[in-house]
Amino acid sequence: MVDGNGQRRVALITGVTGQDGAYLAEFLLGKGYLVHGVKRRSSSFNTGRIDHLYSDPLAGEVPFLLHYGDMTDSTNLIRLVQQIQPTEIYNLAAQSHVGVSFESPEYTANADAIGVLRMLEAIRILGMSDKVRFYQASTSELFGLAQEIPQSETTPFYPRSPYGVAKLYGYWITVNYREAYGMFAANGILFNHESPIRGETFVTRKITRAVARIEIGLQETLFLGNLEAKRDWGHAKDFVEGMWKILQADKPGDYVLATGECRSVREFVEIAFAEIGRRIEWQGRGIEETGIDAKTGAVLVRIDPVYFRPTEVDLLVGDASKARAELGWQPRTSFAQMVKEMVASDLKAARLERAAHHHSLEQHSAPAR
Ligand code: NDP
Ligand code: GDR
Repeated sequence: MVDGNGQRRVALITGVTGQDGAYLAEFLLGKGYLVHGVKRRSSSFNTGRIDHLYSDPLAGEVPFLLHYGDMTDSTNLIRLVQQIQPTEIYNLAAQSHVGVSFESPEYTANADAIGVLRMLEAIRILGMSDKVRFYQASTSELFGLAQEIPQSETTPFYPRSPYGVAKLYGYWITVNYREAYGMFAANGILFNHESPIRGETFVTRKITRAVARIEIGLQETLFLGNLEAKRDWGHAKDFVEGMWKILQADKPGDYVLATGECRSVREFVEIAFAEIGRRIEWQGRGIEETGIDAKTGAVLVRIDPVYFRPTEVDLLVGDASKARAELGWQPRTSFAQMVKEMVASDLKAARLERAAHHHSLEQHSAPAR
């Protein structure tokens, strides 16, 4: 894809190894962008979500390139922006787990708050303020203890976790650089979005993975925290298209992306188990509550207090009218379709895991020759 001056569009994505980074890279490659992604050094492979996007450099042009980097290292970010000369930057990198942010609050602030500043400063220091469009991955967690239902761009913020507070800084520093330096800097305030490649410790994926593993006989019980929390869950694939649309607008702005529907964790559990034909009956109260298989009486769900958060966000449901009116964005995937897709994908993975397990047992029990 080329811009108005016939220049090829070049995107830089931080957090490219995460759920959204992977879908966004695929989406932008499909639009003809040259895509550069930032990955962290890790002691084990961390590119599983994007390996399929990689093409052989020997076969010709390479539209997708990876670079090592970290949001806590400004020298690295300045060098990358200078080298790559992106026309669009999507800042998706973050310690994105709300529960973990209570355990690692300082690191979360460093990566999720100051990291945004580092990237904006890299753009400014390099004199690229009028050459690059910047997208910040803001979140419905900014609304936290929600002051209105549903939440829109005008709802006051009240974050409820070190993650939410760090993202609040990221939101406002993006607005400030837009106003102070005339940058095309925009926030997407995205409500929860999920997929088969959602991180395994977020509640939706944790549930669909457990449903599949229980069905295949690899696990007996799913341990969860607060079943009453309500979220507006959409599909990540639809939401990355919204990120792109936010950067194609005539003017930079801040946009809520959401489905407008909301369900509790308890409902998600019931709907996901229904995919494998199991009906849950709830028994007991509070941390003694269990989810029982209506047919067999097996305990499928138990509460584990370790998953409760010191301060919880009870109810999030978004109003994306502004994005619909100004960007023509709306989600395509229904909630039911998304759950179905996630359970089906996790069933496939669980079957492979069982087959690999049987294979290794056979190897071990084979008589020595
Ligand atoms: P993931 O947790 O799946 O991905 C986060 C990405 O950031 C990974 O690539 C991770 O690398 C990388 N990362 C983490 N810390 C650093 C760091 N210090 N330096 C460089 N990279 C780092 O998140 P999602 O894809 O779900 O979310 C993308 C962004 O959108 C995040 O900023 C998140 O906070 C935000 N968001 C997400 C929503 C959702 O529902 N998914 C909703 C609203 C906002 P590695 O793979 O090595 O861990
Ligand atoms: P969230 O997502 O905090 O909304 O942040 P998560 O899936 O972690 O939690 C959703 C709700 O489920 C409750 N819950 C549990 N959560 C987890 N992770 N594990 C459990 O066992 C469990 N049991 C109950 C939680 O308490 C919570 O109320 C996600 C992230 O992607 C953020 O980066 C993003 O900004 C927001 O969505 C929008």
